[in-house]
Amino acid sequence: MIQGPIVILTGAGISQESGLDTFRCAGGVWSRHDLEDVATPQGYRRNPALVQAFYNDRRRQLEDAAVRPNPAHLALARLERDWPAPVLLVTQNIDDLHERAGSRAVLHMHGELRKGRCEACGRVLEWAGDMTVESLCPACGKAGRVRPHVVWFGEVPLEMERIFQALDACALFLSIGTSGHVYPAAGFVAHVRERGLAPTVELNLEPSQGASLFHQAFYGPASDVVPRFVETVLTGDDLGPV
Ligand code: BV8
Repeated sequence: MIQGPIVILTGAGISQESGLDTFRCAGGVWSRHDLEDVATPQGYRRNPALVQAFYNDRRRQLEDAAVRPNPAHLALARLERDWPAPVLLVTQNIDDLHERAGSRAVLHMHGELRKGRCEACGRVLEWAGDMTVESLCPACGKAGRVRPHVVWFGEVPLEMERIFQALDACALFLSIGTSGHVYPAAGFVAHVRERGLAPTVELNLEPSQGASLFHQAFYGPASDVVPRFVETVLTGDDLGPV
């Protein structure tokens, strides 16, 4: 019987059924773009217009009426609402589908599509429309210094201390829709296992890179396995051996 705080890690797989591409599945984002060009600081320095266009395309996708939270996002919002202890949703995703589903304690460790950051004054800015190499910072007025508020490869993910504090205190670690390729997120399950106090569960379409580190796993589309698992947790059904 689980009692206590829950930490959930999500990746692109939870948004796949909402119409947002994953990265490493067939036809995914990295099959169409070289991540060195569009998801590294070096790529941004080489060709900022290319990187801004890459994120503008993905930001515009969020405006598409067909892109909305799916039953997996909604189930996690229900779990946060109905669980008697804190639920922290750490997402690698930069879309806003968890928030639109009603989740409130959401931590975007890789940043957010609908935010920008001014490299002149450091302000983090709400940003709904296109961002270009001429965009003005609304805070300091400087032109051409606003970048996507996104964590690229080689950059330090956001709020790592808060994440590890939550991992160290959790009674359940749940990983959903992530391939387990990208660190440090892919290392969270090993960190929880080392403590040995909390069950680790993977919900994914297929076994991830870290599958062997999970006590339990349920494979299938997130919109199917996540609501069922949340029901199991909320009804207090035993998760089985840890
Ligand atoms: C850093 C930008 C230092 C935003 C992204 C060891 C330790 C530390 C670092 C490293 C290390 N080894 C290597 C590194 C460096 C590097 C790294 O991990 N490289 C990899 C390629 C080996 N990591 C970094 O550079 C990170 N920074 O390390 O700083 C540090 C570290 C710790 C402490 C202090 C300092 C920065 C990483 C962030 C990079 N930015 N994106 C954006 O454009 O979106 S990463 C990119 O990959 C996205 O953010 C994405 O979220 C993330 C992970 O991908 P997934 O979400 O897992 O998506 P993927 O397509 O891979 O998988 C989808 C899964 O869903 C699949 O398993 C599929 O089966 C499943 N699925 C599909 N459909 C469904 C489904 N599941 C359920 N239902 C479905 N319908």
